[in-house]
Amino acid sequence: MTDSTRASVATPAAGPPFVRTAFPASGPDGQLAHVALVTIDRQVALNALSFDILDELVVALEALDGDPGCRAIVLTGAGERAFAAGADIRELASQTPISLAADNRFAAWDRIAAIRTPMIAAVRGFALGGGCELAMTCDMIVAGEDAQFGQPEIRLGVMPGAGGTQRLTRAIGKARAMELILTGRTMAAREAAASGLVTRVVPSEATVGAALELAAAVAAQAPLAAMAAKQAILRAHELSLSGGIEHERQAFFLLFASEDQSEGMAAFEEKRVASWTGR
Ligand code: CO8
Repeated sequence: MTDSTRASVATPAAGPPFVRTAFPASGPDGQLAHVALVTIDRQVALNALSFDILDELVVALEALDGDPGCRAIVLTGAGERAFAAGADIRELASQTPISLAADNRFAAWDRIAAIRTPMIAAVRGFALGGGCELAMTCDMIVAGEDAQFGQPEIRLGVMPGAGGTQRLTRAIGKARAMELILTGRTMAAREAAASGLVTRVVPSEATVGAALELAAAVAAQAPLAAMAAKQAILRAHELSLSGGIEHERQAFFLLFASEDQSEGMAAFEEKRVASWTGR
């Protein structure tokens, strides 16, 4: 399906796939065995996220999450202009409180947040509204120099609804989140990095490659340990310090039941590279 055929679809229903998965993903030196690249491709609408596209994304991510061969996921938007310019405003415009509650389409966001495999957003261009929220639902953000982050919902007469007030505040602090959300201002990649939202900023055309490289570095680690560490870090935003430390300690203890713990420590002793099984 080409972009020109997609252009006739204002709000995609059942129809073409708008989410592509490449697994294993291709890096500069060939295939990255344990890394997947997931691409949202609806460029005519700056990759705006309809509810159906979010459902497609959930299916793609959950399939990868259920595959023990997949150890890291890069999520990106097709083209140079946008990661995703938000929820599909045309689709949102006709919603009512009852349709939003009864249809339960926001449950997709909980399913994305429940993905255990480490996820890296590769952001070029606009990551606005639901697009910014989607990037923040990932574990790390690699931003091209052309990236623009923001929660402009206030300019539409509403407010963030998919985690923006919570995740942005946790990422950059109350003072900055208030300003961005209450004015709808966007911030460029460098400001986002200085604020703590973004893991690294790279030249725009290198964005996906840099995210894949970071994903490969994560995928080279013991998979159970990486998943457990991700969950423990996420708990830092949910639990008290003592509760989080208790969670961390239990996860640490549990990893001593894994083959990879024996392998990792034996490899250190034997001065060789560890070979992980994910068991
Ligand atoms: N929804 C639908 N279509 C969009 C969206 C969007 N969010 N963003 C851009 N488009 C469309 C435009 O309508 C336009 O289509 P057409 O050619 O048919 O008119 C096409 O993409 C290109 O966009 P522009 O011509 O506007 O491009 P510009 O370079 O002039 O402007 C901007 C780029 C500044 C990004 C501009 O498009 C814009 O402001 N977009 C809207 C940004 C926004 O407000 N995002 C927040 C949306 S609300 C939200 O995300 C709430 C999340 C709640 C939970 C999520 C549930 C799924």
